[in-house]
Amino acid sequence: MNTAIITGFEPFDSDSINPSWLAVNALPERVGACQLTRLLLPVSFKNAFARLEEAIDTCRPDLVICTGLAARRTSITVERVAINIDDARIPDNDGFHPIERRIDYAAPDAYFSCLPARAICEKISEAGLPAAISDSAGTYVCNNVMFRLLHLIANRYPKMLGGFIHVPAT
Ligand code: PCA
Repeated sequence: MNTAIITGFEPFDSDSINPSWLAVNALPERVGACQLTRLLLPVSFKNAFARLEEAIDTCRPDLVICTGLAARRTSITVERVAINIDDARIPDNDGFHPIERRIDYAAPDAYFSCLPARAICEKISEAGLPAAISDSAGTYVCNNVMFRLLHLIANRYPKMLGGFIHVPAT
């Protein structure tokens, strides 16, 4: 049996819902031979990845897929790269507002996703939904979580697969 953690985010900005969590929360506990753990993350530079790392250390999953809202996009976008920078347009839900801050001085400038982005897009398109590869996960909390996830995989869990998918507004 494979195990996966799939995450969505709480609402942020002036929204009262976040479709990433609505989608993740609607998933069953098992998909084929894969046992899913669904996890809600806070829109917090300080706490979102900490929450995810705790769950990874407990569950030791084979796969981690994080999802978040990209309200201005019209497709489901599979992120190909995460960059080592926090540069927030608006404060996070803790009121923290980093401007051009490196996430981790000891880490590389960027990481490529270890998910097969093109194959995932093809499957989503086959299911009749618009999908595309994205080459920017932004510079807000989603990019931060993706970057730190990929850094964790590179350093501590080399066999684990992980990446990020943005969903459009409902
Ligand atoms: N989207 C934001 C953070 C939480 C979310 O759902 C982002 O794209 O960074």
